[in-house]
Amino acid sequence: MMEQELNKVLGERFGKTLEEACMEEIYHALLTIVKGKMKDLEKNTGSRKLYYISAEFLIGKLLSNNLINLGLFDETAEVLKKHGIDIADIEEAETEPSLGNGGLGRLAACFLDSIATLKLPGDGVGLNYHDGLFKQTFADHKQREEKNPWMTGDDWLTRTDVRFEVPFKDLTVTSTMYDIDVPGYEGGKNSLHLFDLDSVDESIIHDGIEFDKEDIRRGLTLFLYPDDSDEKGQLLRIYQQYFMVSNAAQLILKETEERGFDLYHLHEHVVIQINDTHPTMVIPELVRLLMARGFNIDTAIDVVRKTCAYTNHTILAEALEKWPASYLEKVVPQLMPIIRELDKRVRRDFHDEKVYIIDEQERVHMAHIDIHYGQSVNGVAALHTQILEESELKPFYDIYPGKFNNKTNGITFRRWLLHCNHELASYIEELIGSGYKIHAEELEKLLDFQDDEAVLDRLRQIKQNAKLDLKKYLKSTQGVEIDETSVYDIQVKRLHEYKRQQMNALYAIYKYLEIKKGNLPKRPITMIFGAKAAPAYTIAKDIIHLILCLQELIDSDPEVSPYLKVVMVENYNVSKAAKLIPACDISEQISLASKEASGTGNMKFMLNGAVTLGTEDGANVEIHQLVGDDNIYIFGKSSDEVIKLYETSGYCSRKIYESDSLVEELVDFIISKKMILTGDPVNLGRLYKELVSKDWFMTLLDVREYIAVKEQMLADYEDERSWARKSLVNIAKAGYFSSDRTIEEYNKDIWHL
Ligand code: GL9
Repeated sequence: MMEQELNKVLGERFGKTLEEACMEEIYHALLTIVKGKMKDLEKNTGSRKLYYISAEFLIGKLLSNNLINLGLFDETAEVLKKHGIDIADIEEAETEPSLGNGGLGRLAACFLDSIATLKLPGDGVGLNYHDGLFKQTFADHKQREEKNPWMTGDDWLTRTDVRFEVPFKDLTVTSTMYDIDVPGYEGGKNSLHLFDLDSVDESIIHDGIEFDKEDIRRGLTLFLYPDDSDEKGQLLRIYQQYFMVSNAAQLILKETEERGFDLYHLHEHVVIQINDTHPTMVIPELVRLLMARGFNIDTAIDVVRKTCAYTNHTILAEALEKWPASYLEKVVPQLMPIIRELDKRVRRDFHDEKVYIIDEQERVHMAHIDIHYGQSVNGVAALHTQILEESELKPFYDIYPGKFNNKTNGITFRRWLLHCNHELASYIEELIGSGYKIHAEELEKLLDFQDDEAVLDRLRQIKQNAKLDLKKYLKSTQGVEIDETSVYDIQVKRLHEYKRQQMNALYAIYKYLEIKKGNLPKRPITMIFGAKAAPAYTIAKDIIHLILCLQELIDSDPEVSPYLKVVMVENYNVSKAAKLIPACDISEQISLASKEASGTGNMKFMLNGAVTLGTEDGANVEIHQLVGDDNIYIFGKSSDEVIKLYETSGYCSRKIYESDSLVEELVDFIISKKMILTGDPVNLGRLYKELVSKDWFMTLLDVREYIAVKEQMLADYEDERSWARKSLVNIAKAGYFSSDRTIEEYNKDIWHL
C-alpha cells in the first residue's frame, strides 16, 4: 500500500520513483500522503468542547509521530528499508517547528496528543510564529542566536478561510487561521489552530534576530518570545497575546453558535484552559464580546467565570506577568474598563490588597484575573501545588480552597518511547504485550523481571545500542567524539540559574582537579549539556561560556581527556532530545528545591531507563515515591528549608565559600589562569562574582552533597546488574507519568467533556 502510494505521489510531484527520489522528495511525498490520511479522519466531537489556549506548542517534527499514531510507521519504515533508505534520514529533511521555549510548550504538545488519543473533543489555539525559538550556534565559546524559520510552503499547516478582525488602539488587523491536524494514537483527531497575519514580512529581520518591534503589521507573529527586556518588546508581547486571545474568543463564540448552542449556556458547551498567564486576556475579551452581543455585565462575567480554568506553571516571580495598566491602555484600551470593573468587584468583596488585580503601582496582575474569574486553579506537580496553596498563592487559597487542585504533568509515550526508542519499545512489548501503549500503568508488569538476568542483560544491551547511536550522531552533527564505554551523564533543559547547570559545571571542575591529582575514575565520564539561554539573560550566557571553556580545556589536556569529557550539544531542541534521552545513564534533575514546578524531562529520562540524580523538587518528589530510595539518588536541602532561607534572608554564599576550602577551590577555578586563557575574563569574572556574592539559587549550599552523591552513583554504576535493575524499576514505574493519565484527570476534575 504505502509503496504504491509513495511511487504515485513521487511520480506526480517530481516525476520520479522511490529509487530515483532524494530524501527531501520522499519527505514531501510522505507529508502529502499523511496529510491526506489525516484529512479523512473524523474529528472528535461531543456536546462540551475544550479549547486549550497557549502561547506555545512545542510540537517538534511531526512526520514520524503522525505515522506512529496512524499505525503506518512500521510499514513505511519497511518499505523505505527495502529501497536502502533509513527513515531516520527522511526525518532529517523535515524542518523543526520550535514554537515553544521548553517544558511549558512541550507539555501543551504532549497534551494535544493525549486529548486526541482519548478521543476527547479539544483543540489547541495559539500563534503561528514564522520563526521558532532562535537557532543556537557557538562561536568563541559563546552562544550566538540566529533566526529559525520552519515554514517551507509545503508543511503541516493548512490555510483555512477563517478570518477575524482584531482591534488594537492604533490599528485593526485581519487574521488568518492555519490548522495542523492532531491525530490520536489509533484513532481520534483534533486540530491545532494557529493564527497569523498575512502582512507579516520576514525581510524586516536583520543582524541575527533583530527587527523593528514597533512594526506590528509586519512583525506581529514573526517571533516566539521577542526579547522583552525593553518597553517596545513588552508592548509587542501584549499585541501578540491580545491577537491570540481575541482570535480564540471569536472562534469559540462562532463555533458554539454554529453548533447551535445559546451563548448564555456557553459554559455547558465550552471549557477554556488558560495555559499560564499568557492567554489571560481571553477573560476580559470574552466579557467584552458577550456584552457586545447584549449580555449585561453580571451575566457575562458569570458565564466567563464558569467557562475558564487556569494552570500555573511556575512560582518564579519574574514569570508571573504584571503588565503596567498604561501599556494595556496603549495597545488594548477597550479591555481596561473591563479589567477595572473586575478589580472593583474584587476590592468590594475582599479587603486584602494581596488579592487585588490592579496594584498600587497600577500594574495588572494577570494571574489574579485568572484565579478570581476562573473556576479552577491547578499546579503541575504535587509539591508545586502544595507550595501554591501554602505560600505563593495562600491568600487566594484561603478565599477559594475548592478551586485549587493538582495535575501532575505527563509526557506522551508515543513520542518519548515508541518514537524515540523503537528497540526498547518493542522489547517491552515482547515481555508484557502491547497493552502498555494505551494503558501505561501496565509497564509495572516489568517488575516481574527485575531478577531475570537475561532481561537485565538485554536492557543493558539496548542502552548500549542507544549510546552508540548517540555517539554516531554527535560525530556526524558536531564532529565530537564520545566514548561509548563511558557513563553518559546528561543535563538538557533551558539554561536557568535555578536549574543549576553551574553546579554541574562545578562537578566537572572537581573531577578535572581530581584527575589532575591522579585520582582517576574507574570508568570515563561523559558529561553532556544541552541548553539555550534567553538572549537577554546575561548570567545564563556566562554559564554556557563556562561549560564551553571547560569542554575545550579538558579536550586539550591529554592527562584528563581519556577520563572526562564535557560536551555542550548545539541548538538543543525536541529532535535532539529524542536522540539524547534513550542513551542516558544518569539524568540530572538538580534544580534548587521549590523552584522547578514539575519538570518533564525527568519523566522522559526515567521512561527510557535512566536513573535520576535529583533534588526533592517538582515531580522528582513523585518519582522518588514511586521508585523508592534504592532507585533514585536524592540530595540537597528540602523545599521547606529553602523557602525558610528566603523568608529569613538566611543564605549567604560568601560564608560557604570562605569556610569550605573545596567549594573555594572549585569556584576560584572559574577565574584561574587556565580558564582566563581559554575564555573571556569578563564573562568568567562576572559569573565568579555572582556565585560568591549573590548565588540567588543557592548553588554553593548544595554543591558538596551533590558531588558526594554523584560519586556514590558512579561507584554503584559499576555493579552492572544492580544498575540494570534500577533502570528496569524506573521504566516500570514511569506509567504514572503518561500524559494520558494527566489528561484523564483534567477531564474528570475540570473539563467534564
Ligand atoms: C514550566 C516549569 O518551569 C516546569 O517545571 C514545568 O514542567 C513546565 C510545564 O508545566 O512549565 N514553567 C515555565 O514557565 N516553563 C516551564 O518549563 N518555562 C519554559 O517552558 C521555558
